Amino acid sequence: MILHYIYEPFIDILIKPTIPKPNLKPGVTSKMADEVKLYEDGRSPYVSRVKLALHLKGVKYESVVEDLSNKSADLLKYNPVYKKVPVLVHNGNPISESLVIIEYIDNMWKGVPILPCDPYEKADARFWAKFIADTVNLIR
Ligand SMILES: N[C@@H](CCC(=O)N[C@@H](CS)C(=O)NCC(=O)O)C(=O)O
Repeated sequence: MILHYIYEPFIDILIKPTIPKPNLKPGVTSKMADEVKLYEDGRSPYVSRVKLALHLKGVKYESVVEDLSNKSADLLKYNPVYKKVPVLVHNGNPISESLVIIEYIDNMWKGVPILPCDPYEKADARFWAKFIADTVNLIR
C-alpha cells in the first residue's frame, strides 16, 4: 500500500503518457471485426503459452516476429515498461505480460474457459501459473 503511494505519481507522470490510450468504445465486443496482433520472438515460453490460449479460444491473429537484439519502435511503444514479448494488441489496445494477456484472452473470447470460475480455484490456478512462470525464468 505504501509502495502504491510512492510509485503512483511516478507512473502517472513518466509512464502512462507513453502508453497508447485504450481504443475503447461502448458496445464494442469481440463479435465485431477483431484485429489481433501478437508481438513475439518465435521461441519464448511466455509467447508459447499466449499462443496456446489463442488456439484454445480459436482466435485468429497476426504474428509480428521481433528481433530482440533490435526491438521495433512498435514493441517499445506498446510495452514501454518491460520492453519484452509477448505483447498482444487487440483492436489497437496493447496488453503486456503473458499471465495478464492470458486472463484478458479468457475474459474477451468465449469458448473453452482457461481459468476456473470458482474464486478459490481461480486463485489456486493463478498461484501455480505464477509459480511455473517464476520457475521457468530461473531455469533459463
Ligand atoms: N514476465 C514476462 C516475461 C517475458 C520475457 O521475459 N520475454 C523475453 C523473451 S523470453 C523478452 O522479451 N526478452 C527481451 C529482453 O529482456 O530485452 C511475461 O510473462 O510475459
